[in-house]
Amino acid sequence: MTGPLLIERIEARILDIPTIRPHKLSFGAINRQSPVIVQLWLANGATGFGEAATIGGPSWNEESPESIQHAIEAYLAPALIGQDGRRIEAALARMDAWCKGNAFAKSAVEMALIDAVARTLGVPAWQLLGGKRHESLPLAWTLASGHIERDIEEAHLRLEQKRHRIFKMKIGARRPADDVAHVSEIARSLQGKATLTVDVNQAWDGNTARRFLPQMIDAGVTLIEQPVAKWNVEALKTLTATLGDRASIMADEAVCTPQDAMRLAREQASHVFSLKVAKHGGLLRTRAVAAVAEAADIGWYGGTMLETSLGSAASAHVFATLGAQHHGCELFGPQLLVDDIVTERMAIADFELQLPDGPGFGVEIDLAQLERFDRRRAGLQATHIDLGQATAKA
Ligand code: MUC
Ligand code: MG
Repeated sequence: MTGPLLIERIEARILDIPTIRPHKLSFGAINRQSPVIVQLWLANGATGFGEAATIGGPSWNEESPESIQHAIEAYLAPALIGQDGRRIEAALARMDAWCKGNAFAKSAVEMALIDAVARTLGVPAWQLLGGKRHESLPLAWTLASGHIERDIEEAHLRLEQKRHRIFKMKIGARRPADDVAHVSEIARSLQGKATLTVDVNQAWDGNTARRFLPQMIDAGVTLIEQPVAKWNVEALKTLTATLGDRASIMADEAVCTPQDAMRLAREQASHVFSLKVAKHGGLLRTRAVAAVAEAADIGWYGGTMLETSLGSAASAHVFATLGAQHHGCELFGPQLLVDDIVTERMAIADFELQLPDGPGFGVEIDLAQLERFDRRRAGLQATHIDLGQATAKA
């Protein structure tokens, strides 16, 4: 075993990477992703990389690329410089003491630290996270072009390529009856060939959800993600109790901290948790939320914030360590981006993401690509969500 692995330097930069097509969610559309990439150096010369991606600036939740970069540079890096990098939980506690909240920012720093320590030890990150239980996971794709023909074409192509047979549809921007028609048409076209999920991203109130979700289920949907606002645990609970024999209710925005997880478990308010490294505040805390799920007989789903291959590989390492009660994963972020920041992406075979090995997260960063997409170089402004579709509904 090595002696102390002192943390010497931490830097954060914002990248701007266009998406291959507009990605439309209930609260608006995005045309680019702006991940924050962290590089952390240990005094032994080892370096690690971490990532935190938001969707549409601060429109998915409170954090934005700019706030993440600021929290890291002003507070989280100074809290950790000179500390022993082997003491990862202690590093998390120091970050908590210096800075409340800011889970996305903390997750990117913890990710870079785990990568650097794993590389120093010459082991895959999953080995530091409890050990690997899965070699691969079923991989979902999100149909969110906003156009029915394009969605259907995308789905059939991905089925043919044996990449995806779980499709998640983003709904909640149109009128609910139009969403039912949209989902039904896609479901008819994919009947018997795929599993269907809808993600409402908090757009509906309880009454709308109670009225329209049974119609989605009749159309063939079997997993329903965050249909109501994250505070609306009461409605989530009713949906879980009443729709549970026909489809599963999945919490996303509602489950960030282990305390959120405990509350949803106690209230029996969901069948599945969507796990995301960023919203939980890191890889170790993703395991803490997963532990609550397992203890409460709640399934897990490997969620994404549409990260590059760096954040996706880090997520894959922690998902590889979790239990058997899973509903697959959606680490398809790299495929939604026009380009990537690693030399080689994770493989997809027979509809499953092949979970990577090490050292670290098992992906190598292409430094030239970091330079190419660096916001300072391109002079781009903050990403604003396109509200076109969302306001049309109002
Ligand atoms: C979310 O809320 O799940 C994940 C996939 C996708 O298309 O959007 C994200 C965010
Ligand atoms: Mg979601």
